[in-house]
Amino acid sequence: MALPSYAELPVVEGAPPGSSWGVWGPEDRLGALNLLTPERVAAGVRAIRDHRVISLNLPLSLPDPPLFGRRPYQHEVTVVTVGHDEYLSGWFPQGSSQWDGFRHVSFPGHGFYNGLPDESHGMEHWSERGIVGRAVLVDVGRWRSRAGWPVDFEDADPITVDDLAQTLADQGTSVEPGDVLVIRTGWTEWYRALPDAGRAELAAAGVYAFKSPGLQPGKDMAGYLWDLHIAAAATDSPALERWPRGWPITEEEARLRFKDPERCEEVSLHFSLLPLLGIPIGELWDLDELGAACAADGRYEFLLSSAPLSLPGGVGSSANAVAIR
Ligand code: UVW
Repeated sequence: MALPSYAELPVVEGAPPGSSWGVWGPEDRLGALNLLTPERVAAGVRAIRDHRVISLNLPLSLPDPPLFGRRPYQHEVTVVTVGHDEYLSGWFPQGSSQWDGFRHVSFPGHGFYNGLPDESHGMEHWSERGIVGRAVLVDVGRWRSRAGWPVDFEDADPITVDDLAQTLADQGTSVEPGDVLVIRTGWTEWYRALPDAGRAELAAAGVYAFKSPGLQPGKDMAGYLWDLHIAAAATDSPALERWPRGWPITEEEARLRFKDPERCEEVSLHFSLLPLLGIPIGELWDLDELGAACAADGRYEFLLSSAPLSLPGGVGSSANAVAIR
């Protein structure tokens, strides 16, 4: 299927500018995941050389304490006749390595992806499909370090379209339509090395004082990602995009900006990717072992396998992702 370019969007009347609504039909709940055809699974399988499986998931307990005002879960192990049972309470499925689903963000004046009611966008639809196909790692963190310009993990350091393009060129990696784009900044490596007090300080910053590097929001980035025709974008940083989104920003400023469609896209990639373009977002993925393996042999493509939770009405999911290379 030939996809429209970003400049050609939208393709149906009444859809918001810069949206892919209608591209995969009026009832579509999968967005760019539609690009994960059997051919893309076969392309992922062809990328496998040594059959090494690498987990892309942080322990569920990291970050500890959780970020953005989320709370730690309680894990109770109970005793039963033959051994143990267990339950989790107070778990935020988006507290650790995760997917943001289409219920996560609505666009002002237009609503959720494809104009569908938000309750029809549960994670069960992604779960039925599974997220499996060829993926490529873009190791911006490693490239910037080598270029003598390391990512600043203590600030909202922007990763630009140019950074992504230069890293891909430096790696000799080409992105194929339907690939999952996996972007490593090095954030999880930096976080692991933080002392408890530093981790507590990050968590205490809440939503508005927290800072981390990530993709530069705006139509340039949204258009670049759409025109690559990726199936999803995932990263090791806490919010995919730099945080705070738009700089500087307070709670009051955020409230005003997020009522204004033009400013929404200017300051937040979440608005461009989830409700408008239907591109799933992965965050807090553990990409350090994968990054080291790719750098060691110069192969940056792999088979990605992720099984989102079949949580009816789920807003997001733990990533449950592995790379096979
Ligand atoms: C933020 O962008 C705050 O993170 P999340 O998408 O997990 O809500």
